[in-house]
Amino acid sequence: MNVHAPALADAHLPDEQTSAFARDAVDDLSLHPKRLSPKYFYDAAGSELFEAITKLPEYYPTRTELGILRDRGAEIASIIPKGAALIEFGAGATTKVRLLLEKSAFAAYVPVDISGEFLNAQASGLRRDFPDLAVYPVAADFTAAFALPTQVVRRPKVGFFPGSTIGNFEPHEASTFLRSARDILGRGAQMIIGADLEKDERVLYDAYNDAAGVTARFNLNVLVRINRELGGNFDLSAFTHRAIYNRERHRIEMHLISRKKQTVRMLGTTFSFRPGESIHTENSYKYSIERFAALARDSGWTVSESWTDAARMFSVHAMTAE
Ligand code: AVI
Repeated sequence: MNVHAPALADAHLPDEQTSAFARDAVDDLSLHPKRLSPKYFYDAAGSELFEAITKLPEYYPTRTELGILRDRGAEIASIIPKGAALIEFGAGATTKVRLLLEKSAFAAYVPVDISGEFLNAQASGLRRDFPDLAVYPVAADFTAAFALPTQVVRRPKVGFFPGSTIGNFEPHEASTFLRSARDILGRGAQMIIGADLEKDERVLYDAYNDAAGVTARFNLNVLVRINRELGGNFDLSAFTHRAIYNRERHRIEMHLISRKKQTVRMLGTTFSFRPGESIHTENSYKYSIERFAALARDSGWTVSESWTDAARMFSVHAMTAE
């Protein structure tokens, strides 16, 4: 998920009215149990760490989804209406969208991301490599309502939400997002969406506890951001990464665990930690094909096709807006 919070101009005098990060961090660390939103992982360093995660031997989702998009490209292309506009919710590396653009007859591509700078870099590369494709970047928070560029309003629309980012939403948030996407794209639109599947718990555990410690650095990066952008004084060596699979709730949970009794100051507020106390930083929900179809149905979409890899590690669904 590329949701980039604005860096505060002055770490010591932040404008709490305008800083969502400051407000969320203070509110969420005041809760019991403490938490921080995963959207704050993704500053420049966090985005680089996530890119590194996608290349780890233990982290199967990215390469497995790419394999499905590659192997099933012709089938996916067969359900795309001619002259359609492809609307991507969140704009990450362009590797996945390029697979769709190479195989299907899209006339236009609309990447939507909160970071305009990131979008423009991505758009110029695609314009160069797909000269017949009209590219209309939209700088917006894709989890909320936004207007499509007028140039694509009359075209058939196909949403694209890869990466299993849907799994980082709570189930009610996932439903809200899918409803909002349906409202934006309109009745009859299609959506291609990736969702990670439930599987052997050891495989899941290893994917979020890699031997090289990259996921641990990614998790701890949110404290690095608080220190730099909000004037916090977290001692990084006093927190440890923990990722566990919660079977009842079908999710990997990431936590930062306090190694000792300690206090941390941020924005004039003191937060106390007990030894072993957690900051819950991320959930990554794992779906079955059936539970994903039910989520889609309850959110105004009908799944028409579901593709998986041979080992049933990951799923890509095509669905239609009702
Ligand atoms: C972005 N998202 C789908 C990743 C996931 O697997 O939930 C984020 C991530 N967290 C730890 N490793 C990767």
